[in-house]
Amino acid sequence: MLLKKAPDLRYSDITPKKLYLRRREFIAGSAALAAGALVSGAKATALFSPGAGGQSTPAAGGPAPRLIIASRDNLAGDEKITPIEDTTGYTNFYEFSTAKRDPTNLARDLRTRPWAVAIEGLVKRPLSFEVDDLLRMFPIEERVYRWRCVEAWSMVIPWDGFPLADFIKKCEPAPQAKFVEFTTLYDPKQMPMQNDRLLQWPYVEGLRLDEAMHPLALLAVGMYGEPLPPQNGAPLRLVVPWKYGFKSIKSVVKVSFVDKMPKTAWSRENPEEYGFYANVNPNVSHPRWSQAKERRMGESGKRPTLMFNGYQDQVESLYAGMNLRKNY
Ligand SMILES: Nc1nc2c(c(=O)[nH]1)N[C@H]1C(S)=C(S)[C@@H](COP(=O)(O)O)O[C@H]1N2
Ligand SMILES: [Mo]
Repeated sequence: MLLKKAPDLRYSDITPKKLYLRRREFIAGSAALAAGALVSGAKATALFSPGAGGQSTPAAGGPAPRLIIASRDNLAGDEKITPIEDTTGYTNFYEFSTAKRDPTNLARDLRTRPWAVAIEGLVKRPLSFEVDDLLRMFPIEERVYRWRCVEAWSMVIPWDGFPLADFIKKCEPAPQAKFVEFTTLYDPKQMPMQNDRLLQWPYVEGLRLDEAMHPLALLAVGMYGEPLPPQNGAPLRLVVPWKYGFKSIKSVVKVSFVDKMPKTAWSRENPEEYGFYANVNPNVSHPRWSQAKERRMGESGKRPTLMFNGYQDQVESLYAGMNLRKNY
């Protein structure tokens, strides 16, 4: 397993006690919500029965999801968790605004319950389920990840989520499925910038299936032990820590298994600047700026950007033999 436990670093050591306690409320609250899940959700749960993924599925009101301690292996020794005010107050969510401090307020009333997620395409059986059922089906882990946007700022964020791989296994993709495509909610009434031609809405992202199955890829439902705030992609968003932030699509309503490389929002908009892979790479510049350095939120000056955002050992085999300059 790539995320080794570090007995010397506990979540409670790196998190203010208050947040740690709030995290426990979050888990309790999730279970309560799941207990009241909609009928449609209950149907999906039956299809997503325990056993398939080899992991036991906690029942509503049952044992709280286990807490996996974040490993120092994923962080250089001198890196600190970015204060929550920064990571929730400075976001990119173009459905609401292109100004990074605005989604905090503008997304505040996003309705995140009920929230159905559809599974489509090359799967054994298409289905839809409520996000609260996911909270019940998959034990939530806490993982501290380095987070790096293409605009060259970076953060260190403790995400709460479950491995995308576990989710995909339960979807039972067909052998022809080579890519996974994710789609954000399309609802111009709630997301005002979807009335604007800024992007071709809805926002779409994708991963090659083997990338999606990598144990570092997470479906996040929370951060800092609390449910995801709307501006960070509530109620469910992707977190792919070795790629630029734009790959980590927010507020997902559809997961589709396909045999061709998905046309993603940013590559469709500007293919010269934003490729499908978007692996963090200090050696390959963005056409308009270097990617060699980054400004860590809360620090003065810049630090060098690490290959694959510091996850090189874990992920480079996914790209063996590939020209990373061409496949940017
Ligand atoms: N649906 C959607 N997902 C999105 C975006 C967006 O505008 N819409 N912005 C992306 C970009 S550019 C980045 S850097 C990250 C930012 O995530 P954060 O705001 O939670 O740090 O979300 C990504 N996911
Ligand atoms: Mo970004």
